[in-house]
Amino acid sequence: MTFTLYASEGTGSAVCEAILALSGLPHRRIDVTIQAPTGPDPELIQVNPLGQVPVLRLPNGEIMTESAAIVLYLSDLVPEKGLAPRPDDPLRARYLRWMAFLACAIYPSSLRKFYPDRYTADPQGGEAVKDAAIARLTREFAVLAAGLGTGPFLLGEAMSAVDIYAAMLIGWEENQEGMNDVFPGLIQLGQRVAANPVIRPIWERNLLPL
Ligand SMILES: N[C@@H](CCC(=O)N[C@@H](CS)C(=O)NCC(=O)O)C(=O)O
Repeated sequence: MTFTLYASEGTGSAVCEAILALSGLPHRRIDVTIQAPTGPDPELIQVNPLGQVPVLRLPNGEIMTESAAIVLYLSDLVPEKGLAPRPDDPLRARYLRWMAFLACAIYPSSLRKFYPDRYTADPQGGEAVKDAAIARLTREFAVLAAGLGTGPFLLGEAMSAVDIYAAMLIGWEENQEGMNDVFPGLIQLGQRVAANPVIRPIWERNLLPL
């Protein structure tokens, strides 16, 4: 009945680690390399041919990729932990909206920023892709900040899985000071999440701001 998370330090597996830890579900972590000079870990390629983390192996052996799917799935398994509003909760729509926005808008923009050469066939095109990704991220973080409002969390008073996901993506921004000048609410959201005693050591290991 054990979940296995394939993880790599400083990547999108951090949010899945946090959800697993908060869930209390039995789990173990396998640390894999995604960017070795020789390519990703063969162990990782076996479970995800794209060589990406996170990957979750379910107790029945099924393989799950996609961070948002993993977070949604695990959070729903433990409703008593309050990581996700239940399907009939009026907050469920907002929860799903922000989860999809993080996974489908902000995360891909971050990937274009970190791996710009993958998104152009022009050998000189990487810088332009990166610049465009940064501009796009600014617009997307503005939407998220407006959604957060005065918070303290995206769904209001209580922290949910979507805040943890958001905090990871906010934490990936290298210029936290600059981010604080433009989106102080998002930085505060990141700090609130990092203050959770279960999440803190996971953030520390994943090089996320505390
Ligand atoms: N859509 C996937 C994206 C996963 C992803 O891009 N993970 C990055 C780390 S943050 C990765 O493994 N990169 C290695 C690579 O693409 O070669 C998800 O949400 O899980």
